[in-house]
Amino acid sequence: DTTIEQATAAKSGAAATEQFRSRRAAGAAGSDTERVDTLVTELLTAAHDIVRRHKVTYEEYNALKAWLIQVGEDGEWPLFLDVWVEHVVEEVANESREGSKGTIEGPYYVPDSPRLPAEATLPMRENEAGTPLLFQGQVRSVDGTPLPAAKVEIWHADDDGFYSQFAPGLPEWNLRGTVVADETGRFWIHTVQPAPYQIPTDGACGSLIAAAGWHAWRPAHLHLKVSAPGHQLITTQLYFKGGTHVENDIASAVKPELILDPKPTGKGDNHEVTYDFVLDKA
Ligand code: MBD
Ligand code: FE
Repeated sequence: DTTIEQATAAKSGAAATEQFRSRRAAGAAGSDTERVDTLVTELLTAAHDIVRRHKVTYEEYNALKAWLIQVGEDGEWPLFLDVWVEHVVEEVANESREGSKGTIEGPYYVPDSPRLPAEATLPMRENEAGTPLLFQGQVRSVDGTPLPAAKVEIWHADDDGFYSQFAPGLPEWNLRGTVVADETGRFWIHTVQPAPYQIPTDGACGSLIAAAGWHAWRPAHLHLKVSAPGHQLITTQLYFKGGTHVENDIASAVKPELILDPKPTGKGDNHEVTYDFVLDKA
């Protein structure tokens, strides 16, 4: 007698909200009155302009109010913001980087994943579904120097599009790890290719997507945080050439430099791909 717990928007939302709260350094922003005044006034002015330009009705205003309340109840503020706003914050934050491209972090990062050696298999279930993938590469500085013992944190969805710790029934660290590169900055990560990710359709973000006639999909992706002493950490994602929704990511987080093209190794269904990371100096 087995009860399979279903993934729901409210459960993954609650987990993402809790993860965000537990990691956020309190009071970092919000103490500069002038800055808050400028930003919030401009945001409200933009909203007022939209109301006037489109003659927004009370019915629409109340639908917005109800929806905003629901986003909070579903714990979907991290999801909403990371899908529709974070890409511009990332663009601004990293505009002067010379090394590898970054992109958004999204709502499903968990720090302190299991530490693994330079060649490692990510924690996964026996017979984890999906095309086996060897993801290998080297971490270097912008001047070309290899970065020994660089840290490659990786996390990604499984072959059903689910993230451990945000969907029920998965081992705690499934498809998450912190790989420590060798003395030449090289790493070899054995994993499986993730599936495209569908934003939960049963929560507030799902209702917005349905109401606006959008699709709910992100292309399959690997999430990474790569770091080394004396260098800036990069948060990025890598996608798969020709994959569904690479051209129309709901989160607008795909960049041409971030697309992998894994090749068959000739051994069964195994694929492999090489991607090097270049870190800016701190
Ligand atoms: C994801 O997996 C993700 O990476 C982002 C940015 C938003 C929602 C789900
Ligand atoms: Fe993701």
